[in-house]
Amino acid sequence: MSRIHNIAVIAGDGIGPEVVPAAMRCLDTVADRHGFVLRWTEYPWGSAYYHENGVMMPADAIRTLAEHDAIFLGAVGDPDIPDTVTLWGLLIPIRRRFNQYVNLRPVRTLPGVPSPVRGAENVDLVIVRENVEGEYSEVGGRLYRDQPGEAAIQEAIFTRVGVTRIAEYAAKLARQRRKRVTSVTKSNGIVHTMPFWDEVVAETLANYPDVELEKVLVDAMAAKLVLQPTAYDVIVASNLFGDILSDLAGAIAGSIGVAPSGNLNPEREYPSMFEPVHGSAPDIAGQGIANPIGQMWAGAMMLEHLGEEAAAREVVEAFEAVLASGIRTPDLGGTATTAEFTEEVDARLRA
Ligand code: GGG
Repeated sequence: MSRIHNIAVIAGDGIGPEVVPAAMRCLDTVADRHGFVLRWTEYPWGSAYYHENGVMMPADAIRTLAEHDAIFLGAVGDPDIPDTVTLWGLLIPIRRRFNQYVNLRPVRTLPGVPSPVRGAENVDLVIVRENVEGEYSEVGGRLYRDQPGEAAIQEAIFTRVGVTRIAEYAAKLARQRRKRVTSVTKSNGIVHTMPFWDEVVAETLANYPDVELEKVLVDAMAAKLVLQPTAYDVIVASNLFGDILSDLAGAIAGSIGVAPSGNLNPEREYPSMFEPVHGSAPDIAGQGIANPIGQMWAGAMMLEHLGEEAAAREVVEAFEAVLASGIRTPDLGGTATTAEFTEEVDARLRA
């Protein structure tokens, strides 16, 4: 009897429907070889659904997704819909309702993918982004609309539980790596939430005396990441800082098109969600040239989460081997289409 993993698929918008099937094909191949089945159920949610129904996903979407072992997401974002609607109508509710409080974003130099930054040849770091609170909050409002005194207020929310558990996750991860956590802060300028973040992170890391903790201001961190990206191991950051730094780190490693992410509910009470870091890229959507690596790598993270570690490793090794052979999509300076690159990865997995 094969092991069966029930996966909800939301290809979403833009290049999502191009890279998601590419990754699914390779994941099915590896599943077959390893004697398990990925039972995909596709949900047509996202911006097209919004244009028809006025919502990004139906009212019972969370209940529907809860019946799966994991969620495989492509991209959300549409030039004709405000980004607040696409994010708060789909991505953020899923992260929150399933308590996916860790957004794990590995960044690593891949074979044959040159960094645009000199000296950044062997980047290997992980960004642990707090994923359900912080600066991404609905608390606030707009005042005195269309009047000269118009104003906007946006509150950030940091809880002791929230900061402790993300710091703990980072410390445990660092123990499996180079035992170093860099905590990103802005406690010189942001006088309530960030000193609280620093305090709780330091208290939590005190329980991990074998893990070195350093604290870096986010502005300095941006510069240090560009100048010396190989110096970092595990970076723990708030929702906003983690989001920004992971795009930067992905670009330093060669292309944001290769960066994966896992929205994890570590306690496994709810399904976790796996997606590339990149968005819907409407500028290249429909051209068949999107880089499927971010989606494939996110798929490998999903397999690892499902306990299929050997299969996960094979997926990563396969796209690394294809890159090493010189085949690349245009974002990496190559000429391969999404389909051609996928064909090569799939052939390696079958060999
Ligand atoms: N791959 C998912 C996606 O489309 N992300 C776009 C985005 O804007 N994400 C913001 C976030 O991760 O908070």
